[in-house]
Amino acid sequence: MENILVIGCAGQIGTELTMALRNIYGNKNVIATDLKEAPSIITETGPFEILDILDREKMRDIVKKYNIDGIVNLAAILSAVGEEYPMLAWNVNMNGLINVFEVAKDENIETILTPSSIAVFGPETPADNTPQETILRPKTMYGITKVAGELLGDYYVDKYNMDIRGLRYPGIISHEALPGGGTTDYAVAIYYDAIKYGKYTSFVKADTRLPMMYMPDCLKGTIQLFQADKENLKHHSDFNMGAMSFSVEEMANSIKKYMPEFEISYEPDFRQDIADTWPNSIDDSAAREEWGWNHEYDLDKMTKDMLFHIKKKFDKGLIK
Ligand code: NAD
Ligand code: AKB
Repeated sequence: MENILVIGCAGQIGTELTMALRNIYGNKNVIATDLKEAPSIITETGPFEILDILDREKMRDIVKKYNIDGIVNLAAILSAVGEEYPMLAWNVNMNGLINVFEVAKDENIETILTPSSIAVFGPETPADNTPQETILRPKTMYGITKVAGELLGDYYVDKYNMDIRGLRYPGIISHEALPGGGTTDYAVAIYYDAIKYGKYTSFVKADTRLPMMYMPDCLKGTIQLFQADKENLKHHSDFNMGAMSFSVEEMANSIKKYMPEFEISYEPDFRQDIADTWPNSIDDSAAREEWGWNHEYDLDKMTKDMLFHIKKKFDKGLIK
């Protein structure tokens, strides 16, 4: 692949993945796009275009203009916002995805990567060490679109012999761009509030345990799958991808190791009901076998790094 189109570059993952891809493929060869303006680090280092994923013809024009041969699609409406605006979630996550697949088919795109999520699972799914092949009966509109998106991806692989790859990300924790309205956002907010106020009120209960991953592992794994040898892949759109699994209380205890004065309280809201339908931990042996996935960060290592970087942002006045 030489020229890569990133759709949804201005979100939590896109902000960092776009720059990671530019480091590998060259600044001018990674074309960043989003519905909204992107951070200056993206617009000042390489091509950026405003693109609504629902505008199929503009997407096609951009693909032709930049001679695109790889697409990373990160545009989506996440779980919590998706419950507020279910039709928007369906439209962006499904009709947007169809546009990506149709343009990619017509323009002979070599590889497409589009993430899925642990939101594909539901209350009937085994919650511990959730298998790769298992019950997919989600209760959120976001989860429904992610299951349908996986099936659609595999359909295009079978019917048109396309190369479509997807990962079921767990909650992603990072300090660069804020998360975009998901249920796992508490796992980022806890660090910001620890630095800013010395305390945090969690919108899920103390014993809520979900699979999570630190951004450096997310970037490494995403690029690993994007570049993996096609012949080694038995799965396509739906790789389970795990790293860590911990409760909110365990996160708080990890923060207390570095900030003994940190305090936590709990006021669960509607996102508790979503979290309760998702797994505790993930069996990602297919990803480990088929493309060599392995993670590096555990909870304490991530906590130390998150607190360091967020404190630096506050000290420099980058955030208030
Ligand atoms: P995000 O909400 O932070 O970013 C999504 C981006 O998509 C935003 O910049 C937004 O402006 C853009 N967007 C929204 N509607 C659009 C449209 N109509 N056209 C073009 N762009 C549009 O999300 P993220 O966390 O960066 O997630 C990226 C992908 O990873 C998504 O598919 C998401 O479902 C998946 N994922 C994320 C997590 C996580 O914890 N961050 C976990 C599991 C899966
Ligand atoms: C969300 O909480 O919606 C996302 C996800 C796990 O897909 N972070």
